[in-house]
Amino acid sequence: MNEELEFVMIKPDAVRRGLIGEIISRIERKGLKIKAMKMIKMSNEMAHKLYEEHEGKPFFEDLVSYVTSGPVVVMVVEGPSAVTVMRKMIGDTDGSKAEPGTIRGDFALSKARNLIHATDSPEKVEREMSIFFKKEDLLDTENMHSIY
Ligand code: 3AN
Repeated sequence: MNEELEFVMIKPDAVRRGLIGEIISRIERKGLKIKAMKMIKMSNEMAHKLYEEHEGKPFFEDLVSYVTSGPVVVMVVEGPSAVTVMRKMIGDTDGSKAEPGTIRGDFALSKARNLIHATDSPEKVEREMSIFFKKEDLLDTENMHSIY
């Protein structure tokens, strides 16, 4: 079993639309463990760090102002192949192309306002989660192992 950590962020459009519960509920029902979670207003600096790979792209400034426009919920989840599992659950970047049954497929139509972020490769998880969490913020949820 390939137990992995994954960084997830519920973006301001999802918070505004009252979708925090829906999204967390899907993550929990899938069986991923929530290791850390908080609602914050992201700073400009945090947004630049999170999206540094997109710096210079035409949508970069819009992306930064969007993710800093209101509260977001950041979390670290854990489970077998958590990165692949979360990426499947969120669906295509473009909500209008995302498959029904995925979070974006069920609730988004936009490429820019697409409700949720999840780190797209295991190598990047440590870097992205360390923008928001310290190691000691990750809580032990050992007692949930029995669900696998
Ligand atoms: P994903 O969030 O599916 O990993 P990325 O990493 O390609 O997608 O893009 C990061 C974020 O940048 C997306 N979630 C979206 O908000 C925004 N974005 C990506 N491509 C575009 C685009 N062509 N126009 C506007 N915003 C975009």
